[in-house]
Amino acid sequence: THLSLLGIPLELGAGEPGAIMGPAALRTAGLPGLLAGLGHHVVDHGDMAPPAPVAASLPAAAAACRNAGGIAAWTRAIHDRAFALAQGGGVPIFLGGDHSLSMGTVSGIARHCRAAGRKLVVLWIDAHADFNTPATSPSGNMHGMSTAFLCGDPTLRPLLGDRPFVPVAPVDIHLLGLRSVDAGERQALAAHGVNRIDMRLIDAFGVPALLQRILADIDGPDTHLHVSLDVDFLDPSLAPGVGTTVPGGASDREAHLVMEMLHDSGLVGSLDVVELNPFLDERGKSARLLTELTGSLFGSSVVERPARTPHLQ
Ligand code: DIR
Ligand code: MN
Ligand code: MN
Ligand code: MN
Repeated sequence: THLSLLGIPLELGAGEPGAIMGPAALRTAGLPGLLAGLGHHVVDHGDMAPPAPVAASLPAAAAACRNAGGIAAWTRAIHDRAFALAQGGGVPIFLGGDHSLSMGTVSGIARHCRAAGRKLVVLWIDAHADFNTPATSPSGNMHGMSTAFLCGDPTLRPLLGDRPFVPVAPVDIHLLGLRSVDAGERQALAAHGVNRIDMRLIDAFGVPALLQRILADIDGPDTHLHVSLDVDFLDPSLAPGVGTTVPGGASDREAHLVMEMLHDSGLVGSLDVVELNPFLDERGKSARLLTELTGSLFGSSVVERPARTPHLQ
């Protein structure tokens, strides 16, 4: 597979600095070489440069969010790069950077999917729902608003400026790993019908049954699956390098199994790896685990296996 890496050193959406170093840490952990070693054709497009400021006319509530003007400029620039990379073929891998970058990546991918006549399904692997709006956000941090933006929240929509906006239907977003949801978010998620798999469900039923149910519903050739992986999905003992750790996260094997099943499905068309904050990490362990997980998503396995898991064919 042709893999296009793009570093997005963005931290304006997070509550504290450090995610700007995320792309460098993932490269230091060996991500490009690992993917190339799996037999993929890897092109590293380097890091995006900070975009020039834009004159964003945002609703007052959005303008009041932290760094809203900067996020608007980044969202448009990221959207343009994501759309172009997807149109060029191959699988884009976006290295963050905080989760507000997914407003740009997923909106660009959604535009590509519409152009290509394909359906988009988003798997959002995260302790959080990121479904806050400027009205519900307790923090004002825009990394907590990405999925609301993608579903077309009218207050956030102007972040994208004049770019064609292709909304993602709430029912086509699957949240996996939830264990910290704000009160306003919780109501809105239910009202919009966003699919929610919280840690309790993972405890009770395990990754295989839950993920299989999602994948089995996806109609292969006509669907592009975008995976957005937030470091805080993982338990903080395994991945301390993130500003918003929440206890009770996924184990090493649960996370690898998610990635291995996604690989076997053959459905993944693009990936975000976000929220890595190397300043908070312990000797690179979070960066290394994320690198290994990305390896599992692109075919790394302990022993030889049949090409695809039969029940997912
Ligand atoms: C919290 C934390 N729900 C907020 N959100 C995120 O500030 O909106 N942390 N995304 O990673
Ligand atoms: Mn595509
Ligand atoms: Mn997130
Ligand atoms: Mn999170």
